[in-house]
Amino acid sequence: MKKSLAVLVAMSFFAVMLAFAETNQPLAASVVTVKAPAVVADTALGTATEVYMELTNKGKVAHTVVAAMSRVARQTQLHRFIVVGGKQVMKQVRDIHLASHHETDLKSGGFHVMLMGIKKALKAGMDLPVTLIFEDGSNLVVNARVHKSA
Ligand SMILES: [Cu+2]
Repeated sequence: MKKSLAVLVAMSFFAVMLAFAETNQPLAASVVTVKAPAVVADTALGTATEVYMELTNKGKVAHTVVAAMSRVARQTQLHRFIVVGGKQVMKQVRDIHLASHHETDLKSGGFHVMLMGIKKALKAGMDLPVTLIFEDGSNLVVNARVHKSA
């Protein structure tokens, strides 16, 4: 009796471990790292500006940034620069794909997080909190350092 119970417990433990290994990928927020999050305080843009950063997905599967939020802006969107008729324009995108074991740079001329309706005056050296939300619901708060426009 005791022996069979021990076997049952061992078997169910093994089943849980198997299920965990099969379905539980680590959350995106635990495998995506962020370097050099930055905002350019560009007065020409008025109260909107881009946030750039280097995102590295160290996980075994691809992840996706599906949204971004910031309490310092009225609206935060995911954007990409595209060229239309020889001119660079921004377009809102649904998500930003982060391939496995790959660095994806949000940079000038490419993908970026757009802060619109910024509620305070941007000064060099300030840190703006921006939250990245991933496809699995996990999220990452980054502090984007404000730089003077070149
Ligand atoms: Cu933009």
